[in-house]
Amino acid sequence: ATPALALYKVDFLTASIGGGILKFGSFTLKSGRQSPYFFNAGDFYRADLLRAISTAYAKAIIADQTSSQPSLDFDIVFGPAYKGIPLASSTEGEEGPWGGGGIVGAPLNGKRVLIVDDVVTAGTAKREAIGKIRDEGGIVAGIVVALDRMEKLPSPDGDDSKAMPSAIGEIRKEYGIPVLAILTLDDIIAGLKGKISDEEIKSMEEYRQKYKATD
Ligand code: OMP
Repeated sequence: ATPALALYKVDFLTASIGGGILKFGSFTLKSGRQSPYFFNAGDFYRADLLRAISTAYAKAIIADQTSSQPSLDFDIVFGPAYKGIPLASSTEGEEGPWGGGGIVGAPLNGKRVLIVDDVVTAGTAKREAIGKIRDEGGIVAGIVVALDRMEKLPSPDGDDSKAMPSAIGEIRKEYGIPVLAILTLDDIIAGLKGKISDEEIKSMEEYRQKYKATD
């Protein structure tokens, strides 16, 4: 049987749907893929929703740090512009100051930086953030995202039917850093069975099948 989702994940999923952050329909992604669902962290503008997402990030970080094998060791939290900025600053405020007591906007030079951001699909946005932090002399300590869409990297020849490794897996390997997600597509599908229409679940499952990574 599939293990039950942690309570903070269920709370976050409920808040995301209630707040209209997680939507179902037909959406064109940055990668050009046509998705039956979309998670828009830019819609976390209401105080209660911002609170819900910052609590969930904080709980994901705490779950890591209190586990038998903690993977995150960082001084400050960094949110890539623009959507990441309020996410990082509210996460700091939630349970922080973390580690050395980070301030959003503080110099990154010589600091171990934890990236807090919204969604990973093909991983492009996160690579850009890693590049920026390194340019400023920071050491990227890890990434925490709200949603891992569990998608494969785009094939260099544009053929989406080819088997490809996962975007998150490649970031982990290439940079040697931990990448944590509050929710994955598997969590969303498991958590929503019986709560949204069978048709919506079916199109999410078909999408997962089409774009799922080899690892
Ligand atoms: P990648 O750079 O391909 O990993 O895509 C991640 C970015 O796509 C996010 O930072 C968002 O700007 C956007 N996005 C979402 O916000 N929510 C989604 O559900 C899907 C995407 C997307 O376009 O893939």
